[in-house]
Amino acid sequence: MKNSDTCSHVRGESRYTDDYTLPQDTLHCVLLYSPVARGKITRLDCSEAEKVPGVFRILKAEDIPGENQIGTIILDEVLLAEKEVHYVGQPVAALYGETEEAARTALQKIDLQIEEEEALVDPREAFRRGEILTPPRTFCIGNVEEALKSCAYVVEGRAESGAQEHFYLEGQAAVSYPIEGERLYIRSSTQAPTTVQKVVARVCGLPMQRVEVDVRRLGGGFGGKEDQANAWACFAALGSRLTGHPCRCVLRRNEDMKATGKRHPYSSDFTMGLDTEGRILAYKAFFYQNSGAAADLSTAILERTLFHGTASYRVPHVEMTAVCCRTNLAPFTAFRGFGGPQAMFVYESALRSASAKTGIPIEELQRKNLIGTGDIFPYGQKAESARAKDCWDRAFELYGLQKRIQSIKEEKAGRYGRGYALMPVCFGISFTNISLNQARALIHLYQDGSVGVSTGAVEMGQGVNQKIKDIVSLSLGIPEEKISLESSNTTRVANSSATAASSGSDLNGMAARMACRKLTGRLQKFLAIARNCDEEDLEFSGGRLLQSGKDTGLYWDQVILQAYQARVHLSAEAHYATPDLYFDKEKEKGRPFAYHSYGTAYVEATVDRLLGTYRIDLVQIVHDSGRNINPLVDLGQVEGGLAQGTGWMTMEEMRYSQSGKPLTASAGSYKVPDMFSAPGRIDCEFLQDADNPKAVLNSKAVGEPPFMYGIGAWFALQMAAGFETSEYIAPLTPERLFTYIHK
Ligand code: MTE
Ligand code: LUZ
Ligand code: MOS
Repeated sequence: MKNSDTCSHVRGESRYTDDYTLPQDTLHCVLLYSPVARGKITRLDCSEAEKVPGVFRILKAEDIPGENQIGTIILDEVLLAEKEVHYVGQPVAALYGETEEAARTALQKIDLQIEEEEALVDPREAFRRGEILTPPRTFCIGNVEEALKSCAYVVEGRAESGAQEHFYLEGQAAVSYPIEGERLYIRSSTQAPTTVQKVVARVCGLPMQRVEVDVRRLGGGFGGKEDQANAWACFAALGSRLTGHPCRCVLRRNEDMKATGKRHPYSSDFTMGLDTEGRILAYKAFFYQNSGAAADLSTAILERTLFHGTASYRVPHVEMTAVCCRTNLAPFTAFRGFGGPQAMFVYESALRSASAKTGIPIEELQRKNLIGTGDIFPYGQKAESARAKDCWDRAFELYGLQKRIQSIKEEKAGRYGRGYALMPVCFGISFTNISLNQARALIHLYQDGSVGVSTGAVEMGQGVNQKIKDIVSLSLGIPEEKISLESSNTTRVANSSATAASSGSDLNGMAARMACRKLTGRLQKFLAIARNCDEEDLEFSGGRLLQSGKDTGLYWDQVILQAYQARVHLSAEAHYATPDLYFDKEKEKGRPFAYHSYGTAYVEATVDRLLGTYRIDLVQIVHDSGRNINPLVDLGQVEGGLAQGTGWMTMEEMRYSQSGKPLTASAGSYKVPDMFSAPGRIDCEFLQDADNPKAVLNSKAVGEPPFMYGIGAWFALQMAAGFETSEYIAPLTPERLFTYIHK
């Protein structure tokens, strides 16, 4: 039940990428980053730097043996700048030193001159100038213009949400070792070992089979290492490839915050139309995504913004357009929710404007319009066993919300005001890029009965290894002590998808279960012959063999040894691909998700109406995680997601200057949630009797959905502060709240 990783974390025994003793001849890589957001390189002179003792090699774009290209969806991102720079923090040269100190000393001696040009930081301005990555996409259902004409109420407004730093505790890191036969072994802090393998192979000019990537665990990824671990692994790999030495590339916190992408800022316009009873008839939105200087995962993220444009609600007439706008900021990237949270914030904002205009209490408006089974999402998928209302109603009943809401409404605000918000979540599970919805597992039963499990899943604190261990333990009928999860390694499990889209345990867990079935099938067959009985009568439970439900006195270990001696095949590999997914990009319709995860959070807050400071007092959640594989792990995901989402909405503010300089790229200037800002109390119940036949052991993915509960914090604070607006700007920092109050 307990996450076994937790024990090794607490004892300080967990090892991360940079925690291994390095060979003496290891080189240390540091990068020269562009200090300006946009310009032409007029001079890059390394002659003085090369003279620094201990500097081994300095790498420029033209020295790259393969392609100078690290783009994944769109090939638009160079590893090292060639003639131009496009954002502050863009790598311009890589320095390899015998010590990190030597390399850093040399860094100061490089003569880099850039003719600075005007930088773009605002996505709307970028759009006006035609700086877009791909043509805008539009999701449509019904006829929005016609419907708006017939609406009793129409509200319009704007919503903006900011960048968010991942703040994984372990920064970006990679270590590369040259091995015999022009091969590389790379330890990388990546969510996507195969992507690192592919991109390293491309820049090194090697076939993928010569690049082995190994990942034991990450100290957090949160999407920040889905595509953005690639560059640092490339720098380490290139060092090894060109010098024959092991090579380490590990970013400092301030470098990491400056040079790596964050959650995409969005600026959006909305129009919502309702009838006299508060039924939402029409919704129109335009999303300007600030994509940064290169595509990275932006187009996929934009797609998920459209998929979640109507949040947890039913709307018959919809027209939503979204566009990726190219600016001169570090390429923005995946972050828990992947464009979904940005869209949901816009929709919830529109609902607040609608409540103010119609006078219908917000929670009535929300409840009335929640999506139900049989309703159609704007992308054509039908909601099957929708549990939005189940979670909502259960939360009201369980936590006595009607009463709490009533008492807050009756309170008279003095200096302190109180407010509440309900935040329903409906999140589609599956990679929207359908080909990524596949996974493999490789299981070995060793002669002593111990079990080694390899999958493509990457452990990043979310407990996927524990969940897979739980699945294997249940499937083989043996105690979990016998099972160990191996590192994620491209030579054992190839072509893995990133551990992302909350589907790590869905996909890899299912593959592991299928591999277990193969193994138990072979054992049953072997034992049935030996014991002269039916295969179906035999099963393992608690590590003992049962026949027709009765203990045979035989232990798993004994059986495995006998099976080995009888030459039974004790290794199994299995492949799982999520069935029934399709999407037509011409029509923008299909069935992109295997299912949806649901939930409702109730958030209460207190605001000091003089100072603008505040507290989140209470959060009460009912969350649908299907039949939990591991309730403790899932609870950790709900609490962690909530905290991270609340941080995004309230205190984490990434600022940039007009010329594109990040102003808060340090732990001292960027505020992340801590124990003191955490809600005074968090309750969470998992929805009962909520089996999900679409995922392994009737579970549901839980990694990202709870992040969006944090959106409730914005609106609880709005109510507590007592202001109305048609411009919803996040994060709602105390400073911003102060200006809203005293406007
Ligand atoms: N939880 C922890 N502790 N650390 C993380 O890096 N990443 C989140 C979520 N929960 C993350 C986390 C994100 S963005 C995703 S997509 C999922 O975990 C990925 O893991 P899963 O697919 O196994 O749920
Ligand atoms: N990554 C991805 C994701 O490549 N595709 C997705 O649909 C997705 N969704 C959520 C998080 N990461
Ligand atoms: Mo999560 S944003 O899918 O890594």
